[in-house]
Amino acid sequence: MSKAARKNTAASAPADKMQWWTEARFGMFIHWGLYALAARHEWVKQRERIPDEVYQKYFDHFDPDLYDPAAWARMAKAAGMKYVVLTTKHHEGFCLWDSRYTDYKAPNTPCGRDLLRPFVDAFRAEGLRVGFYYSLIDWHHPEFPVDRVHPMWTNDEFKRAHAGRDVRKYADYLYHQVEELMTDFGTVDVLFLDFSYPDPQGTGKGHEDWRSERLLKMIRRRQPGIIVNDRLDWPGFDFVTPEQVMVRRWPERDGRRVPWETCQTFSGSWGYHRDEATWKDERQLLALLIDTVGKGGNLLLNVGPTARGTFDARAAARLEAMGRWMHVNGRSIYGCTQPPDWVKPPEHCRATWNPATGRLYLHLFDWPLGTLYCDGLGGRIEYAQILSDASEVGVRTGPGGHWLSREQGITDETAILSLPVLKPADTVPVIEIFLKR
Ligand code: JFZ
Repeated sequence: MSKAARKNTAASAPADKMQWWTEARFGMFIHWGLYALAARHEWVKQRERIPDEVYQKYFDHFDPDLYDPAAWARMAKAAGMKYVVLTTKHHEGFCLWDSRYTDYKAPNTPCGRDLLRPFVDAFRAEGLRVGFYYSLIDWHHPEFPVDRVHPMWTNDEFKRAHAGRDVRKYADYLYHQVEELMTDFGTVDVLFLDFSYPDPQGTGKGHEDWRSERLLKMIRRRQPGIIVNDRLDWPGFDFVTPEQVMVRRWPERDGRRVPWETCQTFSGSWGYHRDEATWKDERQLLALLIDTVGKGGNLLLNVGPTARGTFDARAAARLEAMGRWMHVNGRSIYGCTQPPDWVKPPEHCRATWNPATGRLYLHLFDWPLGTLYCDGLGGRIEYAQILSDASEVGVRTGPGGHWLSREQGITDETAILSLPVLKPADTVPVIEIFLKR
């Protein structure tokens, strides 16, 4: 993260603009482009140093005949996701929409059509908010100066032949393309620009290259309500984006908690990867979601559709599983955030809290035998139930008469919940606690 970005005061964004996003908590990322044909990571062109002439075969064969964005939107909604962010252009430079500023776009492939408008319409029709990812990096554009993230970075001959590239011309291209995206598709709820890597050696790129200030002004003028991420190397963003990590605590800038969203993959690739096997299981994915919300953040979970235009079975199965859980337990996610500090979640528990309803949610990653001791909650509980079936959970407070209690650290601050021996069927059971007001 650059200096300019670190100085940001994301907290100054108008609260009402962020409200839908903060309540949503769970969104779908979609990485889709020509790399789906290679099916071995969206950085394949750079990783394998593939020249344009060779990469062209993916453009010539891009024909997603099964593309059905309405089906994607239904799957996202069924999973419990409230918004979507699609790669309109990734680093490879290929555009899913019918841009006036390039021929390197879906309508000119065997696909023969704009893919973005039907996407926007389909997700809106399902009631989801729509966001665009746009890559600042471009491995296809003839004026993008060859730097250390470029596929031809190690090719001296190529670098000599292309030494005259002018980043100002590229900045104009990117400005016009983003302007198109901000103008031609109605309301755009989120913009995810990716990414900056300024460095003093001059082998990186940052706000001076992108002309970030000018770009951001235009974005806000065209889309006053839009929520923009923090990868422009420039202040004035709305949320920060810790990627592929589970944060230890709510991220801060200048000592203040800021809106944050972590983007994560199901497996070890963003683009469709046929042979990659490190797929997270349902429980890990739920832990990621619950942990994120319990620290005040959003989860943007990625699907990399195939080149036929489908979600593969591994992604579909995980979305379904999360949807089953969300259907009954979504109340512990939507509108929830980090609980007040006096809540000390018991062992193997993660807590979320809904400040509007005053309800606390304990997610039990290990089902204890009969009793759950909750320090900090003694005398504060009005009522408790298992969320998935609304069955009452008995609550007592304090040490009572038992001779072991004092020795076991049970005090008046301790609430004692009586749980059934049998673990509920949910992958991660949730106790819903109505706190006294
Ligand atoms: C990027 C892309 O390169 C990647 O292909 C994918 O699109 C992902 C969502 O974003 O990679 C990044 C960008 C920024 C950081 C890490 C990976 N970062 O700031 O740590």
